[in-house]
Amino acid sequence: TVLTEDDRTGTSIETLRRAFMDNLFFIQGRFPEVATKNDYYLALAYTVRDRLLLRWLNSAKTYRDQESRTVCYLSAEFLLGPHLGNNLINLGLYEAVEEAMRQTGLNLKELLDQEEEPGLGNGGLGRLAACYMDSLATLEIPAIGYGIRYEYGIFDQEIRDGWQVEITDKWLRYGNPWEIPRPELILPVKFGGHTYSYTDDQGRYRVIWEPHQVVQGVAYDTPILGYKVNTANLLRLWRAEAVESFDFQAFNTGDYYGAVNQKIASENITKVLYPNDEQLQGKELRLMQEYFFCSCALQDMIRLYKQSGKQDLSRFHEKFTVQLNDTHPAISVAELMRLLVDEHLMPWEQAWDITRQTFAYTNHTLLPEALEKWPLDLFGSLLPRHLQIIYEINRRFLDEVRLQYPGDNDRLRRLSIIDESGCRYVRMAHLAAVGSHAINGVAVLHSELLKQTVLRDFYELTPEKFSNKTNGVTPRRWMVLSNPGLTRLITERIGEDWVKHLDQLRQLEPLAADAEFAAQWRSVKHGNKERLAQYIRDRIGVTVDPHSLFSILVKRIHEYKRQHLCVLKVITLYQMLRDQPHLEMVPQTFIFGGKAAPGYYMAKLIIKFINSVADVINRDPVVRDRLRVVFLPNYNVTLGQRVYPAADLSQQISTAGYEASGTGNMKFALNGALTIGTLDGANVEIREAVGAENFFLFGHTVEQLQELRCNGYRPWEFANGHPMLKRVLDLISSGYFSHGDTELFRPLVEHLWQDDRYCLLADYQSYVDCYQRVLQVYQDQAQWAKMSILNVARMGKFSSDRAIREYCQDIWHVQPVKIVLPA
Ligand code: DL6
Repeated sequence: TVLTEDDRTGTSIETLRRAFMDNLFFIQGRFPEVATKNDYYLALAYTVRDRLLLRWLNSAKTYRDQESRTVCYLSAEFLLGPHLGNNLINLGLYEAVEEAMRQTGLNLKELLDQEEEPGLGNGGLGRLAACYMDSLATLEIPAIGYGIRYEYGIFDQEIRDGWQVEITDKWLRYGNPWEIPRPELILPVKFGGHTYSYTDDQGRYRVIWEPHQVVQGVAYDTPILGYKVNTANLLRLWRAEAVESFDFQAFNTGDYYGAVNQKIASENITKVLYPNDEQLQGKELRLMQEYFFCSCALQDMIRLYKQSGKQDLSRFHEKFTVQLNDTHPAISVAELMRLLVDEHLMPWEQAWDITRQTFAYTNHTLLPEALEKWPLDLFGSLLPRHLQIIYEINRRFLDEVRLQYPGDNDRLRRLSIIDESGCRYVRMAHLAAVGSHAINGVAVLHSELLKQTVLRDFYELTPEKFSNKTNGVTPRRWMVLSNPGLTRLITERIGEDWVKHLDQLRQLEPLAADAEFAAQWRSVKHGNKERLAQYIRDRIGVTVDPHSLFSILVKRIHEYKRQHLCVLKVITLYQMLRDQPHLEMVPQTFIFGGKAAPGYYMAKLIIKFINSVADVINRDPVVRDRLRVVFLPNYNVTLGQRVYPAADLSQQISTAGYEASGTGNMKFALNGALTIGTLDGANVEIREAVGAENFFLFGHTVEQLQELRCNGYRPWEFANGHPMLKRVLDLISSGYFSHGDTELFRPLVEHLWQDDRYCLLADYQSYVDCYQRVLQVYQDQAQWAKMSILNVARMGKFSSDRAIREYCQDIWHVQPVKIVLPA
């Protein structure tokens, strides 16, 4: 008998082709002669989505039937990247679909390029959430990601005259085939107004919150499939809209515009992602966003809990464990208390017990300007009931502290959730720390610094809550999808298990000495570099030589990440070539990319600086074939997928103590780039893993910087002490890179001379020296390839699967659940 495959679930090439044509016809309403590329992309996306839904519905049903303990990952950002390619990889259908498209006369790569990436995040923190969702599903852990469905994600960056220009990201313009709207799953969220209290007829003290405004959250669901498993978890994002009945009152009194304005105000809550990654803006709308999605998420969890027939919420923390991705969702602590105490009439002590057992908190930054705090007035006017709850949490908490440290008023002041040192604020990190049973940093160094600085008093109070969970990245998107050449080469030699068990890359170690393998390795890298060179030519019209050393620095633009230190180095090389036009030097291409927060003046000036230097250098015939500088506009996940596989050298040059972890550093090394870096964030652990001899280390350590500062850091002494550095700074000041304008880069240079908060000048010499070593090694291509292979072979630790396993074991105490598809 010939089995006919179901068109919605079958996976043979023939069935995929038929399903695709069917979708083009019946969903897109198109026949091939008139179909656009986007029609084809959508038809394919729906074909793939059907296969996802099969797994997703079975996962949901299994979790429900088995009442599975579930991880809820609360994050204001999920920086997913395009879905189609990743889903094909995880379904194991990439080749089959490629062939089905070929038979239809289409090119899969071109269709993949059609997808607008959902840019619902700024950078590291949002991308980490996406990697963790991938790993949770791959490890078959029941999980829900809760976040915000921003109508406009992170802005698109254009470069005009060297400056960043922000363009709204209309990612939903052509529809989003990956989400399923749930117009019936709506939850009310209150804002403003006042509270009153009374004693009910059973003698219970009760508080009622009369809001000024109610909006409703509508759920949008996206399945997140694991790699070659049947598990598909749920990413549930919330969109705000006006409650239906809302405009009636205003409408009846004839205030039509008032009513419409209220509607617009409600919908504004999820309109746009705040584009700051490490700077708090303190805007009311941002607090509304945070509360909005947390309230929706917690109400939804309670709804799911009750679906199993249980009415009493006393075991809520056994059903759900909730991870707070930084403090953006920290208001959840007060919201769960409110839901349990006010709405479900639970005694305070019991509610507090459940709350603390439910939450765990991850810190992602030590930068003071990024630590969230909200002025009490603003907070109280938006969330009056939550402010009362926070006062009560704080009162009880400080009572406990008093018992442990009698008379230590300084400590009480430092620990308090309310900052009373000047204007009064709610400190969100303190709320998260008090309301969680576990607190972690994202790299060993960062977790240590966390205990010594920002959360020191909390560590002294409850050391048992603290642990480290070094970040990781998913090898599915960051190798299999983005670097098929290297994936194939590795798999040919060691089989395919490494994709799920990244430690197995260690089997590559002996091959580092194998000349034939090394030649293949280099050829894969070269192919990747050729493709990036082609992209650069197409995108910005600059020709770069794929034989040159590709030295890449892509990440958000921030002074602590020190993109401008790299530019100082580039200018140093330029000077050397100008001084000695016949100097033999390894040809080098410096590639930069990254967005600046629109209100961050210095970061925007750094972008202009990079472009201005690039302009001069790329036009100078003296250096032309030896030095090139490129700024790639609109760095995002899609572009990252092109860039990481093509890098020879990964620049991880932040000031020691400032980069919490970094994850780009992991993506580069996993793709065979060598790292030049400081002892910061996860660089420390990468260096440990790959071996000090396979890592280019430079710069002051955290302790050395501390000492430098203690003794009074005088950057001008470094500048005056190094003739080349001084020449470089003077050249910039002279207007050489700004058409003679001596004012343009003055803020940048003056800041370095006088203050240099991030110690660029202190690290300059060490960076330049280290770079010389890089160039020396690069001249020995066999040696470079060997180091590259060893780097990859030893990157096993940096899989997000390892990180998620650690969270599961140490914090979440949750077990995998196998999903079996019906026969
Ligand atoms: O943990 C993910 C990522 C780290 O790798 C980066 O080092 C860190 O800078 C980043 N932090 C943020 C800060 N946002 N807030 N708050 O994005 O987190």
